[in-house]
Amino acid sequence: MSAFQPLNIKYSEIPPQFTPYDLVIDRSLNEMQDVFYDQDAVKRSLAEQNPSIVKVWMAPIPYDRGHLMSCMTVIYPGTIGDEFYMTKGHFHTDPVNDPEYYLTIRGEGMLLLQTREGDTSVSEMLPGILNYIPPGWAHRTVNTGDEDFVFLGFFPSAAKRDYSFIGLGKENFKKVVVKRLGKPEVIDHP
Ligand code: S6P
Ligand code: ZN
Repeated sequence: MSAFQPLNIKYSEIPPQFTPYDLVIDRSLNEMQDVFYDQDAVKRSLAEQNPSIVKVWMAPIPYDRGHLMSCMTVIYPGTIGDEFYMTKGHFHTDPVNDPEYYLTIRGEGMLLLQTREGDTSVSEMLPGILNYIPPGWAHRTVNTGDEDFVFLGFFPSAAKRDYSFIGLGKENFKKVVVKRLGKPEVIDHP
């Protein structure tokens, strides 16, 4: 068996670009309706348009144990009601082997973390800060600024994502980030 060949990835934050990649995930509001707490605001927004919320590029790295994946995420600026645009958020299914790093390269955001036991943590995400997500913590990122929020992620390639706790009537993240008087505020899920 020949060794996997070294590879170099080029990325930029303005405009967000990441090459080479083998997967792009583009999520607009109609695919993420359930993640926002204000369902009336979701309906009002969708009646006007179906905005892009998040785009993710995954590097062409094998999804095998032993490899380290890199990816880039952009969260566009905006709110649904008063809740900032954000990712869905997920656990890595293996509770002990799959940590992740996030490195912000543009904009400003927040990282919501939560364990299966219900412990929560909120961290700032800014250029110059490297956020470590230990195994066992669900992670969601939020764009709290008024420009694109762009960050790189690094995690074991074999990690699988579990989104099953997100959605209407589900457990969800206990904290949400809303815009109050023009500023981000972390509140309990209403
Ligand atoms: C994967 C990593 C990121 C997210 C991306 C979108 O482990 O954490 O690539 O997939 O930021 O987040 P989500 O929760 O909507 O998939
Ligand atoms: Zn992850």
